[in-house]
Amino acid sequence: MFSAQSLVALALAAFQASQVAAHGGVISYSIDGQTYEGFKAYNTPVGQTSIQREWDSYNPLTNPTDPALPCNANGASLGSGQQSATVPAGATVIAQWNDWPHAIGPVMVYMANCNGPCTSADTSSLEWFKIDEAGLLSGDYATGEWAQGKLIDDGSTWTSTIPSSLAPGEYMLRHELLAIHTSDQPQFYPECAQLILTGSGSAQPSGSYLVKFPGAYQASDPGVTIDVYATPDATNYTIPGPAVWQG
Ligand SMILES: *[C@@H]1O[C@H](CO)[C@@H](O)[C@H](O)[C@H]1NC(C)=O
Ligand SMILES: [Cu+2]
Repeated sequence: MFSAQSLVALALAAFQASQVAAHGGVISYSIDGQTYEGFKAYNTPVGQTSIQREWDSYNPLTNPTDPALPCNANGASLGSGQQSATVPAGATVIAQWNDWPHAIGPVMVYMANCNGPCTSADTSSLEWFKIDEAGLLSGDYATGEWAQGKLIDDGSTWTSTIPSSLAPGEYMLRHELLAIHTSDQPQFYPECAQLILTGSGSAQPSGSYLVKFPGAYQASDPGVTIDVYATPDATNYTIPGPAVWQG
């Protein structure tokens, strides 16, 4: 027989399981072969150590002007638990999501120079540049392969390369999935991690590549406002945000 207390505990566990069953976020990184565990969403930040900034749930942000757009809600530094990964320019970054459920939409990866320690950076004032993007890879809206479908096929991972000419310094790294499988609103899923970049490069993106979050996207952007079910045979998709900076 169940006590009232254990029934409450069971109900709570079921609620938490249903909360984390849908949607998602980056749960770990592999950079040049070294694994870095992400922040554990749904848990208190107290006592956590990670290169990732805090983010609290698998739920999407649905407004391109949401103040949490830089690094998700709440995006805070972990303070004494906040770490940064020291990696060379040109490093390969593999981001690992939970069991990502949505196959329609682009993948975008950004960086921003913290101009000092990322641990104390206010992410809303950072100037971001895109280092990687992929949208509709082949076929049409309804039956084609989207970047997020490829991400699922690759075990919920996405592989990018940090431009090898990028100048050393402290950088925020931002992975973002824009899920567009619902016709009523876009779903943004950003997470950030801190890097200390080494190398002998000296390149920095010029102003035309730099954006702020929020600010980089408008609700009216074709890639944001899109209803893929309205024109299922269409084959064009414009990824929102700035052009990719190649270094
Ligand atoms: C696809 O192309 C049409 C016609 O040029 C354009 O109106 C629309 O905005 C494009 N859609 C996307 C998502 O880029
Ligand atoms: Cu979802």
